[in-house]
Amino acid sequence: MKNILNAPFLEEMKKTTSNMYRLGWDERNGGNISYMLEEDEVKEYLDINKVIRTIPTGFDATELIGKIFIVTGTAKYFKNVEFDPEKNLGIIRIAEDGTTAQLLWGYKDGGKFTSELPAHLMSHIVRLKHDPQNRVVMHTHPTHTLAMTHIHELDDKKFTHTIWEMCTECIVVFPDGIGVLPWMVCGNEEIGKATAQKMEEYRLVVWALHGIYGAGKDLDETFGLIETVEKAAQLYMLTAHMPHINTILDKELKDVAEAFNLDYRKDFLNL
Ligand code: 2HA
Ligand code: ZN
Repeated sequence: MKNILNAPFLEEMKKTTSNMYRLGWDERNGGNISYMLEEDEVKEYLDINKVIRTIPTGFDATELIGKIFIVTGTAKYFKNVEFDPEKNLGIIRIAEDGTTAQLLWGYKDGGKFTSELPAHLMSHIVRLKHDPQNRVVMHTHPTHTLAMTHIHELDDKKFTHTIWEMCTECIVVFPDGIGVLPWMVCGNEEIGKATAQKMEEYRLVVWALHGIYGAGKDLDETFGLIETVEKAAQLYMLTAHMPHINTILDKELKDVAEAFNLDYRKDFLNL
């Protein structure tokens, strides 16, 4: 059996959480990540028949029975993941009943998965329907994106349009746009369902006055989606209070989308 501390998926989780912490997105216990692993890759490092303990998830994820995820721990800090992954991360498998997680590794201080597991698993279920390659759901608190939700209308079309207008690459990176949820209590099934419902249309869902969710095939792609929104939100916050004398016109956004052959939200442009 190989040493799990050297597993590529663990290295990636350490690098990603540290990177996000240093960007200032994941203060204290802010943020959480779930990353679906292949049974074959996990088997190289763990006896997958050995369940350390079982933890109820509190909701039904029948569609994910048998799926294995590495998930950040509740009340744990992104800042600390790289120094003690076995305490701050866990590897869980969704049990036959669909409502229990079997702990295969990690949470070594008796901890458990993030309080946002409902939003993560429900988002995985939806995104997998749209893209069988989807393996990552990521939640974080990027500063400018949050700032923007204080001063911008919380409407999918208007929010996406403003972000697209900020820099040319945005429509190329997320032609499917951004979903926006109003302020809601976090950590429960209701916000999980609302997030997953938006994930039917979008890979990015903003939680007003809280943060953002991203979904993608790997950690890099998912991080890149969120990073691009955050960059545009930063540009917005730098310029929102100033007279605007230049902008990317809707006709030009259409030209970019067509030049890159993108399946984009045409109804989000005013043409
Ligand atoms: O895990 O970010 O939304 C802490 C959070 C909750
Ligand atoms: Zn959060």
